Amino acid sequence: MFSRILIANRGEIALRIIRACQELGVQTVAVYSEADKDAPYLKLADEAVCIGPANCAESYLNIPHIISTAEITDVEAIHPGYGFLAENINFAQICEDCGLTFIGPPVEAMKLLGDKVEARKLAQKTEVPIVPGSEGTIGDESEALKLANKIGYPVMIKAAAGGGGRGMRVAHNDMSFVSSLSAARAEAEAAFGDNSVYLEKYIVEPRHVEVQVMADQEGNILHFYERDCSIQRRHQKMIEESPCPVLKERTREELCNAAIRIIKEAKYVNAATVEFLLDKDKNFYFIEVNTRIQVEHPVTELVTGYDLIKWQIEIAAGRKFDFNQRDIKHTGVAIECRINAEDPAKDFASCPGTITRYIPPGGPGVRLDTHIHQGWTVSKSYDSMIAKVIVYQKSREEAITTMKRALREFVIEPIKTTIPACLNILSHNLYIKNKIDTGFVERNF
Ligand code: MV4
Repeated sequence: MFSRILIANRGEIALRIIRACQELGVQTVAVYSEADKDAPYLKLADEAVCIGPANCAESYLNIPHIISTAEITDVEAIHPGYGFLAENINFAQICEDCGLTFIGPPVEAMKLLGDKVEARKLAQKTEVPIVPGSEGTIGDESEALKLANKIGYPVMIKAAAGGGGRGMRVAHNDMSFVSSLSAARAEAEAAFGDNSVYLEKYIVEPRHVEVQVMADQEGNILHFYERDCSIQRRHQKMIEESPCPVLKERTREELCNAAIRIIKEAKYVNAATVEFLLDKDKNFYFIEVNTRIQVEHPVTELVTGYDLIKWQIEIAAGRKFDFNQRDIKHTGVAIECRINAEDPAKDFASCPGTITRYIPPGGPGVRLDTHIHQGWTVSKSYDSMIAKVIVYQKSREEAITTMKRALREFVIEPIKTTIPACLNILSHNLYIKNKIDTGFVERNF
């Protein structure tokens, strides 16, 4: 095991990683920006080093500052958390070049899966269902038009270098296709420096279901079942749950095994999330792989009983799984609500400011992952997510009841948060009856 690692992140995930390290007996080096200098979790780390001003580009995304901090503090590995540098191939390569273990996948697997067209080919090779679409990236406009007609409208134009909803366009006919194509190309060029795009049939009103996979360095690959993340708004997830409430056991098994086949073919190591769309008829289609630990990992931890962050660190240190797929059971239902400092009345505009009254939820079945407290100032420089409330119960009905109880207990004042929005969703008849899809929030709120 490592004796000391650096955590290249902030907020609740930095604290989550520190907690895992405490239990593993691994020393931690936390890095922070000037805006985060008073964060209490920094005191839980063995060392804390300021890496720059509030601005992300100069601190949490500043590779030279992070690498030199790692050198000075003599760590053996770096955990990137999620966001920031977690999926930055350049950063992972620099870690390797500096003799630091990147707690994540090998650079080659990041490259392969970061290219969404290559990922599609990989899925195809392993007989995992993909959305009908183009073979690879598409050529000129006339070729693209022919292809769009062959696939049949509506079609989706996606950036090869994209993912997570960035650089995507839907077209319903030739006319909108032509304008969407140039817009998508321009957007992809600006965002990723790569204008290649591919086409997929547009799946109408799908559910978003993703499989948690972990692979050790010996090539053992295990899945930890799925999460349903259909409750989202503008590609920002709001509520996630495990298991997916509409999957039959047969489909669940096929889905999870499909995810494992892709991860095996990619020669992947560490934590991965394999994303699928689930259509009205419960057919699933692979869409992409996220090569990081995700925000919503706690729901999987609660239903399976495994600590995924500890295993990320153990895997990176070379430990083999001491259990197998049959040992991994899922019991009960877990639901996570993301609490963002946003004002639903102002189109969810972020709502920074100082918290003067803070009362956290607790009691049976409630887990709270957060770094905030009374007196904490939410900075405008970072993502608006400030807490995650995760509940665990025997049934979905009970989990919803516990979540509503916990959210009503939760006081964060005077800043506006997504707590009321989550409560509205949890009380909605269609949510309760599982009659939702990825368009649910936009249609109903
Ligand atoms: C799609 C789709 C419909 N058809 N692909 C958005 C995020 C990215 N991971 C993939 N996304 C989608 N891809 C086809 N062929 C609909 C979405 C989509 C979506 C997916 C998951 C969660 C929320 C979403 C919201 C809007 C659209």
